[in-house]
Formats: sequence, structure tokens, C-alpha cells
Amino acid sequence: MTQSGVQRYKHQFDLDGLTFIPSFRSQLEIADIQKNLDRVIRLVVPSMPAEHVFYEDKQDQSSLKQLQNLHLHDAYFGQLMTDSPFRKLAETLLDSKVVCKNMQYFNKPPKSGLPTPPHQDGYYFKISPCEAITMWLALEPVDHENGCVRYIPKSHLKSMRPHGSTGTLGFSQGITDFPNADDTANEVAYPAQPGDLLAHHALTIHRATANHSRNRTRKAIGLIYYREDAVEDLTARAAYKSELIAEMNAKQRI
Ligand SMILES: O=C(O)CCC(=O)C(=O)O
Repeated sequence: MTQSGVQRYKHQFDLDGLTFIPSFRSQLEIADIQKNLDRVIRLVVPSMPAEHVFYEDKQDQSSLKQLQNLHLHDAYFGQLMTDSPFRKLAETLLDSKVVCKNMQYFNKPPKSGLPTPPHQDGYYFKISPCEAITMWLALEPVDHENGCVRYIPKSHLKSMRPHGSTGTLGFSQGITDFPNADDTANEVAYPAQPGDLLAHHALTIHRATANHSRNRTRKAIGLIYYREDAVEDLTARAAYKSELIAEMNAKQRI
């Protein structure tokens, strides 16, 4: 990507709280990521802690919907997170060194893939200042049918909205007063092709619809980077995590 191209994406990110970069990775690279994901699902997932592996239906392995902390569980994904064009882009968009926080795998299995509730990632992060970026890399075609991501541009310029429990595994908190008139008027859907990248600010409101298709999956990789000066409220974060794990256990979801 040229320097002026990068600056154009940064300008859009600052203005709207999100940017869309078509073909950020090549088809060859996407195939390589897919191949390594298949390997991880076969060989690494069985020994990952239950709170990092979410299924829509725990009894059905084909309903795998989310993996957490991929970068810590596997060297290939570790490098993709820490020493890669994704990290460089995060540093440019946030104008700072960054902390590599989480790499996630997202799928919405056909028929059972639920909506992603409207939320602001910063609500989960518990950082101050609330300066972080989430990247979302499409691994296959994503559209209205199988649940593309939708954003409210410029919502990062406002404050944190009230959140409450959603009961959705992997997206436990959602905005309780969504949609207001502003949300309805401004929401934009982002269909994507494999290799396209979406990047959004931690305050940008987003959601995704369910996978309504009969036989298409909806696979993507998420990468979260905090700005270097963002300080985590470790007590609040630990309390939130243990509450969440207790809830997931009680509902027998993990
Ligand atoms: O994959 C999705 O449905 C949404 C992902 C998301 O909310 C995020 O990466 O912050």
C-alpha cells in the first residue's frame, strides 16, 4: 500500500471511527491463514481452555463460533499478530506504538449463527484512555445473507452508551438503547470479500446480523491492539471476566 493510500485510510478512520481496506491481504495469504486455522482447529483447540473456545452448540463441533487469544496458543498466529502488516497498520491508525491484545477467530455457522449484538468494544476493554483498534479480516465472502458487519460512522466521537447482558456467547454485552433515531439513520453495512479488512475504533458502535444462509459459513479473524498509553483497569477486567466465566459455566455454554 502506498504512503498516500495509508494516509487516506487514517483520515477516514479519524473522521468516521472506521475504515474499509479492500484486498488488504492477497488470496494466497488468505489461503495460508485458512490452512493454519484448520490445523489449529484440529490440533490445538482440543487443549485450549474452555473459556477460549465457543460453540453455538457445545455437543456439535461443526458449530465452532469463536476462538480467543489465538496469538498466544499458536506461533503462526502469534507472528501474524505481533510482527505483521496488521500491527504496522494499527500503529499508523492509532498514531502510536501499540500493545497486541487479542486475536480472535469468528464464525457464524449456517442457520445457527446468531446476530452479533450492537456494542462498543471499549465497554469490554475497560481501558483509559479508551484508545484501541479492532481489525476484522474477512476470510470468505460476507454479505447480508451470512451476516456482514454494520457500523454507525462517527459514533466514536460520542461517549460510551449503556450496555447490558445479551445472553450471547462471545458477545455478552450489548447497547441497551439501540437503535436510537441516529443509529437508524446512519448505520452502514459492510459486505466484504476474502482479504478485505475493516478497522474500527474502540468506541465505534457496530453489530452483525445472523447467518441466514442454508450452507455458507462466515469466517473472519479479529485483531485487537491497544494504544500504548491505554491503561487497563485490572480489577474491573478481572471481575468482568470471572463473572462471565461463571455465567457461561452455569448455562453450560463452555
Ligand atoms: O464478527 C462479528 O460478528 C463482529 C466482530 C466484532 O464485534 C468485533 O470484532 O468487535
